[in-house]
Amino acid sequence: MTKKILIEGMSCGHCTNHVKEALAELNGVTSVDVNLSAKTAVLEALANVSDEEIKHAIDDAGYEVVKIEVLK
Ligand SMILES: [Cu+2]
Repeated sequence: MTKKILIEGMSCGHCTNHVKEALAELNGVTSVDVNLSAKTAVLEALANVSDEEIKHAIDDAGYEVVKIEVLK
């Protein structure tokens, strides 16, 4: 499963690391790629990670999910 997440609130490399760590902790996640200028994170996981889990993790890290798109 691959999901692309549009995130509001990231302003530097510290923020992208913070988001990356928060998403990497979710169950089954195998890779997370965060792009600061595009304001996106691409998350790959073995099993489905729900949109709610993703929103919760990013919310807890202090950022805001604008949109979640399923890539495959
Ligand atoms: Cu920052």
